[in-house]
Amino acid sequence: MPTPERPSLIVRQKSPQNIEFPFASLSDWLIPTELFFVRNHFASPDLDARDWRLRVGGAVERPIELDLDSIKAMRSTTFTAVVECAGNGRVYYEPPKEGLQWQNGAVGNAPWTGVLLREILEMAGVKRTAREVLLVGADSGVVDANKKTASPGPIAFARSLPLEKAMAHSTILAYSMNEEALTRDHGYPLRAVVGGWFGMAWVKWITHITVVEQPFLGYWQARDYFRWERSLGEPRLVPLAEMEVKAQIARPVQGAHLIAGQPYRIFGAAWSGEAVIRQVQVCTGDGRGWREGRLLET
Ligand SMILES: Nc1nc2c(c(=O)[nH]1)N[C@H]1C(S)=C(S)[C@@H](COP(=O)(O)O)O[C@H]1N2
Ligand SMILES: [Mo]
Repeated sequence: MPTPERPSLIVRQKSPQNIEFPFASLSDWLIPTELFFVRNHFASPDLDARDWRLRVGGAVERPIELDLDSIKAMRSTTFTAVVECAGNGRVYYEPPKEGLQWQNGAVGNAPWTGVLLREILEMAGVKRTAREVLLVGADSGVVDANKKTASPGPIAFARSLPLEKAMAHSTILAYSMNEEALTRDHGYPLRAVVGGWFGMAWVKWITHITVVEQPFLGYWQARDYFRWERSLGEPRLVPLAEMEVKAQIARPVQGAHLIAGQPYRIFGAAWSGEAVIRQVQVCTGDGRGWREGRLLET
């Protein structure tokens, strides 16, 4: 038997580095860190845990400052969660859409370990007037310099979570991924893991947490990663949140030739936002019509 080729990452952009998992090589439900996609809006900051601090302020009773050791000394929580970039699959749009032309590998699944964001917020004491929790990363830069949507000079990567999601058991500040220390590309020393939500909420390299009393309308909330929703007749801007239900076929790849009459095992993955996937159905076609089949989960 020929030895299977070692899958290699697909570089979508060199600087800042954006790399895609080769989805056709999917072989397990967990993705090893070396193959995990990386989505960066700016260069990844090279942080040193010795002088890194997490500062929690805003609408809290007691602003706090924590170092990595004291966060690691807190009660830890581990769970496995899928992170999918909201731009995953963008290359398939017709007509084409502006942005990184991801195929279907801007998604990954891994076990994450950290502390509940809730416990950190409770240490600081969230005021009753609080509405959202803003997470700010250490990376920054100028966005879309020549466009009408340009950022007002350099900005950090910052996203807010509604208080309810910030307090949920599916939201942690993680220092470990795949049972190893978080790597620089994935947010060392501390990143948000927001189970069920698209990747833009999973702020990496967190340095500041600010509890806010008004909805935050920053760049990554209102100029990117939003959709229009019509309510009360008028379209209004809604920041992206939960992932959509999705199933992707890894093999056969698009355009592959299969031998008629020979069984073929279709391989792929499915995930969703806040709910569980129970069953995946595939339809097969022979050019004349579609046949429905049922795929059992393994
Ligand atoms: N600080 C910071 N956090 C960030 C980003 C970023 O550019 N800067 N990108 C976000 C986006 S859009 C995604 S999809 C995920 C990707 O996480 P990963 O690079 O660990 O796969 O990180 C999110 N967190
Ligand atoms: Mo993303």
